[in-house]
Amino acid sequence: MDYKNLLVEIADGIALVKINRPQALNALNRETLLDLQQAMKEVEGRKDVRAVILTGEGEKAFVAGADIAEMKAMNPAEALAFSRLGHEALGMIENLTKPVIAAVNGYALGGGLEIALACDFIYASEKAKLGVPEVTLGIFPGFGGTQRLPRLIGKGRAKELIFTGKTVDANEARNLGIVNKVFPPDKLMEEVTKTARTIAQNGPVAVSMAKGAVNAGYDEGREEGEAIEMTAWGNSFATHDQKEGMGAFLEKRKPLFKGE
Ligand code: DAK
Repeated sequence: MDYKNLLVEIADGIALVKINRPQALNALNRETLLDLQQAMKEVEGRKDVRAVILTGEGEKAFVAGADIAEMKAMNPAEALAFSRLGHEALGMIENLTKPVIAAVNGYALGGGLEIALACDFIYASEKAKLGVPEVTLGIFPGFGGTQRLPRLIGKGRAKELIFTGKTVDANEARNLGIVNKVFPPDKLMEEVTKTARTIAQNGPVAVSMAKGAVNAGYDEGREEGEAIEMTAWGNSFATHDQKEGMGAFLEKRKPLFKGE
């Protein structure tokens, strides 16, 4: 499929989705958010995709935020439509039935950090700078940042970042719990791909069920999460992959998961 502002490559069970507006440090405009929605639909429908990597094209930026040039002239109705578009696109990433890893290769600011937070976890380059500087522009994080960031790192630390608009480097972001791992810039994609491959070798239905259960408990509370975990766990015994995984263990061979 052709995209205006995305590069999508699918190989060996992994979809690499690159935001491709390096001239604007990959800032998110309407077109890019629409592309992202389309890409999430595409990878959702592809049975051969077992993990997704989201990153930014170029040396400098993952995503330097929502597109300030496009936003500046918006009226409230347009801003609301833009907000809806952003929430929908990020919701599709968060709720994709396949895991999505953010490879933060440079600036992840404002909507750029928010999109990374919608991914399942974040690896970053030592060069990355992360933050939510929206208040410096007279707005505040509007693509779920006021919700996802405090859930991830705690209310006080999230408020400090949001209220100051301060940017942190990759190591500080790791210490805060925003980023799982930090790598030299030239090793980032290799390491992210390694992790994506490990995930892609596991039972896809099980990984997907686990993602759903973690998300449900995180967002809706423990009782709801446990109910979803129990139901999904029971249902996993209706899959080929459960029989295959356990059979392969007992037969001392590698499992051949089919994702069904
Ligand atoms: N939007 C549009 N263009 C951007 C951009 C952005 N966010 N960030 C950078 N660019 C463009 C620059 O304008 C410049 O374009 P030209 O002048 O070459 O045409 C080009 O990218 C290169 O940038 P710089 O020349 O500034 O590069 P530097 O290395 O000097 O600086 C920087 C890099 C990342 C420190 C700087 O570019 C910067 O501060 N960028 C803005 C970062 C920022 O404030 N990001 C937060 C944006 S606000 C909403 C929900 C959410 C949001 C909005 C609405 N709704 C609910 C409706 C989210 C808002 C945000 O994300």
